[in-house]
Amino acid sequence: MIYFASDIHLGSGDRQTQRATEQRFVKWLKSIEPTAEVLFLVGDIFDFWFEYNRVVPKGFVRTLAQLAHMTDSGIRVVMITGNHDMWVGDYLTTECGIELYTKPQIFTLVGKKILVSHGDNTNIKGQPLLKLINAIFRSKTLRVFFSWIIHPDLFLSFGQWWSGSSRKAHKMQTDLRYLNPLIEYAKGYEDKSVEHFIFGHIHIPHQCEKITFLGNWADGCSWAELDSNGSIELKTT
Ligand SMILES: [Mn+2]
Repeated sequence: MIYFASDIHLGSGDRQTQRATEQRFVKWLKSIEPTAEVLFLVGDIFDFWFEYNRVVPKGFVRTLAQLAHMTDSGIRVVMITGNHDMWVGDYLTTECGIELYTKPQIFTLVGKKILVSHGDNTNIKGQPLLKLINAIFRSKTLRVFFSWIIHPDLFLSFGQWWSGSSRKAHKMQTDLRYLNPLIEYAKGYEDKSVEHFIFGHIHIPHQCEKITFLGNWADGCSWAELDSNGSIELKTT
């Protein structure tokens, strides 16, 4: 079985909420372990992640240990970064064995061509300002530059504050109209051989025709399963 989950936002909320979310996520990871061949983490797994050359954010040890345990036992874990955790370095790969991508990727899974993308940053064509901001945010050079001049505690407190306010601005969307830009993006996608699209980002679990939106982990669990027949099922608890 191939599993997909996104938008866990580990580290968001007060300490109690943070711990409860992580417990729920790790419990789920353990529950899929016996059947998982591949696990896709489709972005915003961490509410804020900024990695220095030799320093990573505190916390998340249960999650990281469980993911390392899974890759050690031969499960392929793939992470596509989201808008909250795009500043990853090599730590998750070297320490936890995670295969990391910072851009949407097309995978052929059980003979099916599937585009997996967090879902941010898809409609920037013809929007120079957004394109520029995006380039700055995703620049590896700038990340390394900032990591040399800004103390980790300062950067992390700023980042956690920024993540909190950005998430609040987008929180608790239930209106399905928020899905439309990504539905349009999928419809207009140039490579017509793509058979299915999997997105996170919108925080609304939903499935329509060729698209699966993974939802979020604010209260319960939300994920998708791709079985050996190529059918994709969305599950929430
Ligand atoms: Mn998110």
